[in-house]
Amino acid sequence: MAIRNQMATRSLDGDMTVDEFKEWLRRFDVNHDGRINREELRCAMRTIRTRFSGYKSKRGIDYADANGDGCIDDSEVDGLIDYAQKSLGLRIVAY
Ligand SMILES: [Ca+2]
Ligand SMILES: [Ca+2]
Repeated sequence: MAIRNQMATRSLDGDMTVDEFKEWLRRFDVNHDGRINREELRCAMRTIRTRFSGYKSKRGIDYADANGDGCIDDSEVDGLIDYAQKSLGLRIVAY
């Protein structure tokens, strides 16, 4: 059987829900300010074996950071989800 090997998402099997994604992301909020900064996002990406995690975390912040403070807060997570699906190959479902 030809099953495509999803290398980018190996440690996160199957689909994630939006809530699961948020919960997962929250684990990397090491300074507990409720927001994800570039360095925290980079750590998160490394756990899913994202290549070029430094570059991609910068891109992710740029993409999702609507108010330009350099961090992703709760209201901006949707943008990051969008980015994760487009650029990281994650599959995140609405519920
Ligand atoms: Ca933080
Ligand atoms: Ca922000």
